[in-house]
This record gives sequence, structure tokens and C-alpha cells, in this order.
Amino acid sequence: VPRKVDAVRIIGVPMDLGASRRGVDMGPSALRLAGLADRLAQLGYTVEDCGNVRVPDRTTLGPAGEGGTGRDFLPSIALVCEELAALTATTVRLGAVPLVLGGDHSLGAGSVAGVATALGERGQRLGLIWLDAHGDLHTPETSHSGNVHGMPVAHLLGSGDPRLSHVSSVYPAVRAENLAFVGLRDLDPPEKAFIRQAGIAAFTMRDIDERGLRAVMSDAIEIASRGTGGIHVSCDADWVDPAEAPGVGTPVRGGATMREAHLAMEMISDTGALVGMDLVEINPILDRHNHTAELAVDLLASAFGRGIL
Ligand code: 4U7
Ligand code: MN
Ligand code: MN
Ligand code: MN
Repeated sequence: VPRKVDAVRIIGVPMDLGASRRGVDMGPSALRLAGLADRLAQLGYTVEDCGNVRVPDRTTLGPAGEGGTGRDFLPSIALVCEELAALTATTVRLGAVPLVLGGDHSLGAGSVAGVATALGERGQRLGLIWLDAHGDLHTPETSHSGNVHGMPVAHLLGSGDPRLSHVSSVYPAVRAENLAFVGLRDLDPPEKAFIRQAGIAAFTMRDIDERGLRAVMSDAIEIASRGTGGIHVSCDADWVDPAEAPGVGTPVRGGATMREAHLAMEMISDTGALVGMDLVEINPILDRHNHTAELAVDLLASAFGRGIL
């Protein structure tokens, strides 16, 4: 399949406002130090690293800072998401793929919305594949942790706080029928209810165990492709098993193997339909010698068509 796009723009989002545990704000550095830009350039892409979006450090947010809980950061996160959405939209309009480095997964409410806006201007909808141990389907009302990194998908589908669901001009950014989850193994009861009510395609680790990664991923790709102008892949590093990817903010045992993760990325590359990508939730403080970031860079190389032969 010929590539639609041969330019990649790297956008760092050093944000940890959406998570309880600090440290994922260092993810963009870890991924850059693992050689991301060179790897993509070796694959023949024109790579432009746009640097980082400005994100307030939580210690500068006053009483809502160190002492605050997740929900207190929603307004700041929404502002970051607006700026990020403007950047990913511009990137797609210019004919490049935005590769967004997190940072916590709350940034997905911005990165995906921007790509959806650029496609919307061409009269196209966006398909979304969410690779994650978690559903990220909370609203501020249903979340028990209050952490906004557990909420981006609900907001992309139009639920929750309008400040986070209206960061860009397309509302909702994504339709439930064009969304597929892969790798799920830790859902809270309100998230399960959301999946049932909205009829979302949710492939759990059990599905991968029973059917194999290839069958599951081809269903996910079919769902994200049907009637859409391209696919955004939002990859939470915690979808991979913590034995292989220990440097993540919210590890859950029983995840995808390294080989399953590579196959998923290779299948995404084969579609030729990748229009945007996030790689989020790498926590260098919890990592061993940057191995998780190095694995993530390998996976990104697969997603961007490394192949072997
Ligand atoms: B991530 C959680 F309760 N559901 O809401 C929550 F289990 O972006 C976890 O997928 C959220 O890493 C994980 O706090 C968010 C929890
Ligand atoms: Mn997760
Ligand atoms: Mn929970
Ligand atoms: Mn996530």
C-alpha cells in the first residue's frame, strides 16, 4: 500500500496534570533521547520536530497545584488541548502526520480533535483506534479518581465537560461507530456502561487471547476505516504488558506482548490510512534505563512502515 503521507511532525506535550502519579511529563524527552526522529528519517520520512507545547507545571498552579486533585486541573488541561488541537489540525492541513508525544493521555482530547477538524474540512470523518489497558471513558461526574487522563475518549465522543469536548470545531470529534478499543483489561463500572450504551467496539485482552491479535486488529481497522477519511491511533504505552513496558504511569498486568504490539503497528502501517498518532503515558521515573521509551520508538518505527525486508 502506498503511503498517503511522507512527512511527520513531532509534537511534544510534557503534561502530567491528568494523572495522580507525576513523571509522565518527561515522556517526550525520553522518546526523543531514544532516537525517534532519526528512526523515522531512516524510513524515508521528512521529519520536523516542532518542540513542545507549553504546559503549566502543576506546582505553579497555586493551591490547585500540589494539593489539588485530578478534576482541579481540567481547565488547564483544556487550554493545552485547544493549543494542541490547533497544531495537529494545521499539521494535517499541511499534508503531514502529527506524532504527538505525551505526557498523560488527557492530551488525546486535543490531538484527536484537531485531526478530526482537518478531516472535517474535507468533508471526511475520522476513525480512531485506542490502544490501552483502560477505556478512558469517564466524565468528571463518573470518575472516582478525578484524573483527566481517564476521560479523553468520553469527551471525544461528546460527553462530559464542554471545555474538554469542544476544544476544536468538530463536535463530537469522533462517532462511536468509528471507534475501536484494543487491549482493554481495567474498566470501571461506569465505563462498561458507556461501552454498552454507545455500542462501542471494545476488544479486551481476552479477545486477543481467544482470537489472536491479527483477527482482533483487523476488526478494529475495519471499524475505524469504514466511511472515514483516515485513522488516528492513540497508543497508551500501558496497553503493552508491564513486564516489557515497566515505565508507564498506570501499569496493569496481563497486557499485549512486544510481538503482538509490533504486529498491531505493522497492520496499521499496511492500511496506508494513518493520519495521526499519539504515544503517551511513558513515565521515565518508573522505567529501567529508558527501555520503555526505546520499545515505544521501535513500535513507532513499525507503525510508520519499518517492515523488515
Ligand atoms: B490512562 C482509572 F480508576 N480508570 O479513571 C481512572 F482505574 O490514560 C485509570 O489509560 C485511568 O492511563 C487510566 O483513574 C488512564 C482508574
Ligand atoms: Mn491506560
Ligand atoms: Mn479505578
Ligand atoms: Mn489511556
